[in-house]
Amino acid sequence: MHLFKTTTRATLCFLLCLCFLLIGCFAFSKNKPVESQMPTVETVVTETINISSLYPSHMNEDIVMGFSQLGSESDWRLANTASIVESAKEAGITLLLENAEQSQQAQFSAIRSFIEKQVDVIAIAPVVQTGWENILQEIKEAGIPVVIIDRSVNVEDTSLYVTFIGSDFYEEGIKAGKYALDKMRNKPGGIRIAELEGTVGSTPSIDRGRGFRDVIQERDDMEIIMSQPADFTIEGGKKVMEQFLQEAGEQPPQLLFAHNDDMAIGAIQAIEEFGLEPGKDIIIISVDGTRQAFEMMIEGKINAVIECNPLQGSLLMQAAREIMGGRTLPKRIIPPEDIFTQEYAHLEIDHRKY
Ligand code: GZL
Repeated sequence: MHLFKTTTRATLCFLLCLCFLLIGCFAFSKNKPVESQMPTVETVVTETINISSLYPSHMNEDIVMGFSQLGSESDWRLANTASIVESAKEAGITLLLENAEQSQQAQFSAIRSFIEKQVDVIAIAPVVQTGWENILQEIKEAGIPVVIIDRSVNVEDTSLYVTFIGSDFYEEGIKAGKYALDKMRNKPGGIRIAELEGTVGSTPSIDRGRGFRDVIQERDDMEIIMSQPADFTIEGGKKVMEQFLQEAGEQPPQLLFAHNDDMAIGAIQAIEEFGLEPGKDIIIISVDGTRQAFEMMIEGKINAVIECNPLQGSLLMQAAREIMGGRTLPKRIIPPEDIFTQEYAHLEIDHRKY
């Protein structure tokens, strides 16, 4: 009996220790921020197998994603939202979508509601690139992984987000500048350029402008004589272009660089009302690649469009699956992009998906 008692006591002790060990591991891994649980691919794979043996249901349950979309200002944005909604459906991911209508504060409120709901992953399309440190720190303390989509954020600590899925806007500006140099190469000196900027402080506006300027500086008689923000909208583009034409009088700009198609379309209305021919009197270069822009190229009113791909939904959902599967991702994911000119627009328009 004594021996039996001793053996039973030892077995009980062992089981008790095992339970504490298991609870300790569970508590430890549950509370640590996600990033610190994913040091490198090798150990993550080992840890993931260990983690799923601790609570296997977590690895298969539905993913809930909170997505803070910045607005609905342009056809590009509508296509971006549609792509993300559609891809979430196809991936079986529950999407909580909040539209901030250009307000960063509204994005912060939406993100705090996602934290309260304890979503599995948060995606953010940041309206401007500054002011994100605090809210990203709050998300990190809640142990929720973050994916930045479309535009980027300026933060010292890049561990505050897992990856940034978005275009290389600087490269888009470079392409626009190279097209401008080529298109005007036989035009005698003193090329006057107008620029319609996007949302002030947004990555696409800052970087497209920077890339464009870095290229056209090669020709010292090519000068941006007027540049104003027009918020990526048709109304904004028309209003600012009217102002430009009034100011320019007898010396209108010979080339317009619009940071997106919607502003270019608004500018075309203003140019025609002013009595000039868009695409001829004023060469027009735009960015995005929306259907309307292709129609304008076919009509000869826009000369070139630099593609900016809004169809990022499947990349975002794949990223969410990788994160929830305990795997790591590249810090930067850039969708493929092209440039389209008036001469070939009619061949491309039927392949466009937005
Ligand atoms: C670019 C995106 C920009 C588009 C505009 O990735 O953020 O915002 O170029 C949109 O059309 O409004």
